[in-house]
Amino acid sequence: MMKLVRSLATAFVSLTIACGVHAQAKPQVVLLATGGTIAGAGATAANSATYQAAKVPVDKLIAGVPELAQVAQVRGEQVFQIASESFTNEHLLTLGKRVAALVKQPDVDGIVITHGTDTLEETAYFLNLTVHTDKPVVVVGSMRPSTALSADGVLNLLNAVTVAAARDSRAKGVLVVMNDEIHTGRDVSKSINIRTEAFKSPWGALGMVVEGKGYWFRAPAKRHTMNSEFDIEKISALPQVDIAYGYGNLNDIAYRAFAAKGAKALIHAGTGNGSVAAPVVPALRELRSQGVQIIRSARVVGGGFVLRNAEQPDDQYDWVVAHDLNPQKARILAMVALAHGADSKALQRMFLEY
Ligand code: DAS
Repeated sequence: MMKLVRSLATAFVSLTIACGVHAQAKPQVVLLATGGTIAGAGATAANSATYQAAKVPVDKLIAGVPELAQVAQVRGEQVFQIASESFTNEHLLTLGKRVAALVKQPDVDGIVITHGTDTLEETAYFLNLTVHTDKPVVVVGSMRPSTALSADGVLNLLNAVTVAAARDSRAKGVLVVMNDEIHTGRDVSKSINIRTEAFKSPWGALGMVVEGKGYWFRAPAKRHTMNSEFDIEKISALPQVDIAYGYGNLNDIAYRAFAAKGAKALIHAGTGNGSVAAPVVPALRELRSQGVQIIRSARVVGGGFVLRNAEQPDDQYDWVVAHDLNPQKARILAMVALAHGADSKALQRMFLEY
């Protein structure tokens, strides 16, 4: 009898230790919910593109994927509940400061941010530039609402938590996980407006997530997070930076109007290699002389870059080229750089380094 009691006690202790160790071994991931389609709801399962974004609260997002519990201990915070096209600079700062505070906590191993897909790439790049951490920060969205047939959000969320919980995701900068792929927040952009494979990086994804495991094939080449000179905790406000599109028959109305309303930099989304139509050059030179930074990006995106002094004499005009950054990414870097007091020379260095 005593022998049986002893063996039961031994079994109980080892089970407790195993559970204890197993429970302790689970990484702790904080899910910051901001809204978007991943929290969207449509009228019927057939509505994959017609629905209301930002409806499902964070606790329901977590409850909707019970498999998360096998990957990490996940706790949620509802930071916002909005469609991401409505993000403001204040939303970026609030979210960034919350991430910066959480990654300092020893009981946080990784962060997942659920986000609308429309400006997800901007938020991801902003955090990549300004949050000093080597813990994984993963931004995720979905192209279909949770109520739709073949909804993509649940697997995207599981994959995002998997990446955020994995040690080999550390020190890779802010990541975007969508459609089984892992992208750097710097390069990725929403390139298709209604397909699940919407997110593309011109220089390729960093890796993939397949059946609960991340597979890495390359690492980011540009400065980010721990190696960034920018710090979210030193930014109290972001300056106004606007984007004007280049096209045939172009005039300077938009550029002058943005500057008149306080823009501190203008991103020119130029044709070709950031070309500037002749009728617009005098206005941009005049605005530069008034202190507005002029940054040449291109409406042609994906796999190339705007070359300094090629289409325009940037040295002579004291203009900046956005290198390979598309206009919306260029705006994010310009805002962060100006918030840190960058002049045109520093701006050009930053556009080559980040
Ligand atoms: N309106 C889109 C947004 O919130 C919905 C989405 O695709 O997430 O970004």
